Amino acid sequence: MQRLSACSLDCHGACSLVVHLPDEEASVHDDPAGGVRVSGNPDHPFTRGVVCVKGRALAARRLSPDRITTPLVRGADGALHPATWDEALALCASKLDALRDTPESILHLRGFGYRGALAEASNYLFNSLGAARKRGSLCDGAGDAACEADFGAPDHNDSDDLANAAAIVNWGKDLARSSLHLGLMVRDARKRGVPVLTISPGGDDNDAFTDVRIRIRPGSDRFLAAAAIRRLLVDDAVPPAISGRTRGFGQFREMLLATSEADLLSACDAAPADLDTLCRWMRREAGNGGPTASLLGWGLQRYLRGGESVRYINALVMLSGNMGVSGGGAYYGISSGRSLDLSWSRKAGTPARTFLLSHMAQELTQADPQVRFLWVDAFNPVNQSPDAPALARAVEAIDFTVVVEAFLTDTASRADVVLPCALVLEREEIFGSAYHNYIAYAAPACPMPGEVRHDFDIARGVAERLARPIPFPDREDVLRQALRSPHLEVSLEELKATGWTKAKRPSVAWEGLRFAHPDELYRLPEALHLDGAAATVQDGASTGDYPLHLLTLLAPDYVNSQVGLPGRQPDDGAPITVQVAPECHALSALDLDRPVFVVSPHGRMPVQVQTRPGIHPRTVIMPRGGWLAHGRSPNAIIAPLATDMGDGAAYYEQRVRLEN
Ligand SMILES: Nc1nc2c(c(=O)[nH]1)N[C@H]1C(S)=C(S)[C@@H](COP(=O)(O)OP(=O)(O)OC[C@H]3O[C@@H](n4cnc5c(=O)[nH]c(N)nc54)[C@H](O)[C@@H]3O)O[C@H]1N2
Ligand SMILES: Nc1nc2c(c(=O)[nH]1)N[C@H]1C(S)=C(S)[C@@H](COP(=O)(O)OP(=O)(O)OC[C@H]3O[C@@H](n4cnc5c(=O)[nH]c(N)nc54)[C@H](O)[C@@H]3O)O[C@H]1N2
Ligand code: SF4
Ligand SMILES: [Mo]
Repeated sequence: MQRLSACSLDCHGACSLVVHLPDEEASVHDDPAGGVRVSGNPDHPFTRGVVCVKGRALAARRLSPDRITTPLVRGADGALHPATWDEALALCASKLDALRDTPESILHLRGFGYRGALAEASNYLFNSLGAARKRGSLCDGAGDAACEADFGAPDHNDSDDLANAAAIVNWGKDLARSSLHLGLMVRDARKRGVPVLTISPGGDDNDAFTDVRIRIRPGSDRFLAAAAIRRLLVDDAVPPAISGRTRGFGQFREMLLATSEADLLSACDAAPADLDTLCRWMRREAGNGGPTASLLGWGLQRYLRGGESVRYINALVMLSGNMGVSGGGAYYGISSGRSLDLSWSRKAGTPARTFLLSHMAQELTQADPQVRFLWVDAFNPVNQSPDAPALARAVEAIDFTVVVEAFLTDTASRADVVLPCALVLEREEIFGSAYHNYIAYAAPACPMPGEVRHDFDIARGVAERLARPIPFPDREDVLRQALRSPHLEVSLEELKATGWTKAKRPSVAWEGLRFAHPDELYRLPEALHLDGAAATVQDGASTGDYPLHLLTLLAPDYVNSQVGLPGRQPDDGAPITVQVAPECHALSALDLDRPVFVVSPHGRMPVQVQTRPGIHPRTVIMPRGGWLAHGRSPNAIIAPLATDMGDGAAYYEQRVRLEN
């Protein structure tokens, strides 16, 4: 038997899945996936039947022996013990009752471990209570804010329109690891002769999707983009039809002409020939006069000036005539919920106060009044936030912490109550993608193991046990309401039958160069900051002591801290492997036969060092996702630094050194 479902992991694929169920459960006892197989839905236009290793592993992952299948409550002995749902939910409700009049002492932290219409249930519960919530983003905040500043709202051309590009510039999107299906589109484009230029500090797996590469210094994209814009200005190549659609063009022009090309190029470690290449791509020479599409990865905005980098790339796309046209555009991202009506949770109430995500440990320690109750769901902040050890201590210091989880993560292991949630393939949901306009329906194809419950029912279970219960809407109504969006024309029944639908959105964003600002004009950046290229100081230590950028790139078989292949998370104490360029000067002072450490002002981690050509010499590449409990989370040595815009986390700004 087959059922249609969808993958709601934190990945913009949002793949439609075909779940192949075994005919007889009894015959598949020895199979770690219980006889269930997952494949891609060939009818889905974006994912085209292709599903990644993590998607294929979903069936086995849900049956992992590490899965939490009953509520856990911390006992007087300090350990977590199995409890009944009644006990666990009543305990949570009584703690909330005691704080009902001081909602500022209740903090709700929700991540993107899973998203969708029903996933809003915990937001609904805690908004109804007026509790405190998070501010900013660990993910895409700086770039989002940059797009909002430039366009008035984030948007990009439809994913299908990429097929009309005559040339492509990829600013650091990892097409092999993070963006499988986008990678397939780029591969097809190359087969048709569309040339692809990749710009990054290296260490990614983009070689198979690249014709020409520019290797730049980490965090310096804005200088390369500015240099390309400067050439357009020097050549008077921005027609009034474009400059007239921007605000502040004259001032912007003056500012850039006052810089020197040589300074800009040295700030990003690019050669004049690299700039020639980028100009060829953006001025439509590489694509024989056809438009150039620009892909913006999210890695390039995980820096102190990450927002500014996105703004300069957008400005280059705009001023070179590639904005608002089919085959062109700047693809950064969209809100995954924008074509659904998810307002039921937001309308429930406003938060008493907010806590900055990138600085959560400090925010919790300094909070006045203190946080007395913390609820975390679909989130592993103790692992994924900067300065993870400090956050671990701050969480431990809170009177009462509840974590809704499927595994005993670095966060869940510090909870007073762990509530076991259903996972992908087990729970019903409707959700969108942060890249394409398809909406997915995930059917509950497999039974929930043990006493596991849907997140929606968990939040409702607490709400109805409060002394003053909070009424919950019906599940079905929430799903139907989600589809009552001006961008959708589909009934719940139709969506269930097909597994996906496409939201109605213009194929070209910003057609006619009319933007979402009230005056419909584009906004050019007001400044170009040279700091960040020069030495900066962190924790009183100069970058001379810590000369290398630590780039914590994602791993193909993990989604963030979630292990794709069950059992692959090594906890044998073996050091994590990092990569540096063969010409990295730190190598000369290292004895690779002795233990090597990556050292930041925040701590040190044992590592194994590998060399890999093509990486910027001032860079160490470390995979992210390892667990603190196994000594493998890079966030143990990463400082909390906020990006210039959007309250993002500047993980890649972290400087380190290598030593024995
Ligand atoms: N397999 C897998 N897929 C995932 C995830 C996962 O954990 N595993 N996570 C998902 C999530 S939450 C996200 S946010 C996305 C992120 O996916 P991506 O947008 O690909 O972003 P990152 O992995 O953060 O960034 C890595 C890329 O940025 C490049 N880069 C780093 N610094 C710079 C720079 O200064 N300039 C330029 N031009 N490039 C730079 C690196 O070379 C690398 O190619 O992936 C999603 N998909
Ligand atoms: N060093 C470093 N750290 C980073 C980054 C970086 O570039 N460098 N990038 C950051 C990025 S892009 C992101 S998006 C964040 C991600 O940070 P998180 O949102 O914390 O990501 P995950 O590690 O995937 O944690 C999600 C958790 O949700 C759980 N989960 C899965 N399904 C469900 C469900 O249905 N219900 C519930 N309740 N839980 C579920 C999973 O088991 C998992 O533990 O991390 C950031 N951390
Ligand atoms: S993690 Fe894999 S299966 Fe899931 S949405 Fe992303 S590409 Fe698709
Ligand atoms: Mo992310």
